[in-house]
Amino acid sequence: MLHYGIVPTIERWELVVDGLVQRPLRLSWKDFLALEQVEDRSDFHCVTGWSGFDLSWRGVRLAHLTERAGLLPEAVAVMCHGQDGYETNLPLSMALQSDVLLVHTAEGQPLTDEHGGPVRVITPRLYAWKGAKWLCRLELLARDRPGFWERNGYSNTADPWRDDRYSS
Ligand SMILES: Nc1nc2c(c(=O)[nH]1)N[C@H]1C(S)=C(S)[C@@H](COP(=O)(O)O)O[C@H]1N2
Ligand SMILES: [Mo]
Repeated sequence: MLHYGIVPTIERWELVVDGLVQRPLRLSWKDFLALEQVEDRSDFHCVTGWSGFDLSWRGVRLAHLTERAGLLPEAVAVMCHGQDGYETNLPLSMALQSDVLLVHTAEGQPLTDEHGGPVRVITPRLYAWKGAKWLCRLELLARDRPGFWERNGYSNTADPWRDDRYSS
């Protein structure tokens, strides 16, 4: 686990979807909960070796948001921004998988502040640093750009099944 800075509140929560989209979105908490909600069970992998297996999640597919915003053909990656200034990048080939969710509920409980509430991203096929906590912005990019850990020695692809932790 790693994070710093202040933990945001639901009252001030807002999600922006911008960059290479046809219709930039700015969603309130109410708007977000009015979107199609999905439930999923998936694993959670930490780079330090810890893995939480088979957690139940509830939230919105990242792909659902990019559909609503309308991807421009030039978009190839998405930068996920946390309110603490954290950022982590995902190529669209990963980001648009149906198990990549913006979750607000884990194991039937609202996501705790510590774990990124009100809303974080989960990327079950990748290490947990690819899942931005306190999500506030999805920025669609024309070129993949490294996020915080990707600039600081972690691998850009982050596949736990290949033990792909560090950039070479
Ligand atoms: N906004 C934000 N998201 C973040 C981080 C962070 O520092 N800030 N740390 C990442 C890292 S390195 C990990 S391992 C996971 C930890 O998630 P957890 O605190 O729920 O275990 O969150 C990721 N998402
Ligand atoms: Mo981490």
